[in-house]
Amino acid sequence: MADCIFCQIIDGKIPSQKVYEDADVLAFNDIHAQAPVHVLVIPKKHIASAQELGEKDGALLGKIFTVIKRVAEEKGLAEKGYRIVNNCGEDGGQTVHHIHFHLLGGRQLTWPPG
Ligand code: D5M
Repeated sequence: MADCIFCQIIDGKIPSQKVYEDADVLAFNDIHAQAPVHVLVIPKKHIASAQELGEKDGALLGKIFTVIKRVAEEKGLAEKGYRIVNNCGEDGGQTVHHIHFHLLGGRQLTWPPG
């Protein structure tokens, strides 16, 4: 999608600090980090939100979560833990309408979120 900033990051039109990339999935540092580690993991296929997911996306979601685990291990988060966040829609606080999973860690995270 031409007007999607994450599609533009995938296409290299907007710079990013990539931490992982394969044919289907990209992971890069969040520009507004909320924790010592704050990585966004996204599918290269444009899916607007979790609300758009279907059974056909099961394998892709499996890949995404495998990448999250891999990045968490590479960033040294596996032992103490981390949080995976997906904001969906307006009330969920989603601001970029290309599905993404926040991987947050490196400090004690609080609950509930705001
Ligand atoms: O999260 C959207 C997230 O996307 C938010 O944490 C900032 C991040 N963001 C926005 N633009 C960029 C670029 N250009 N690089 C890296 N990170 C970016 P949401 O769940 O939609 O609120």
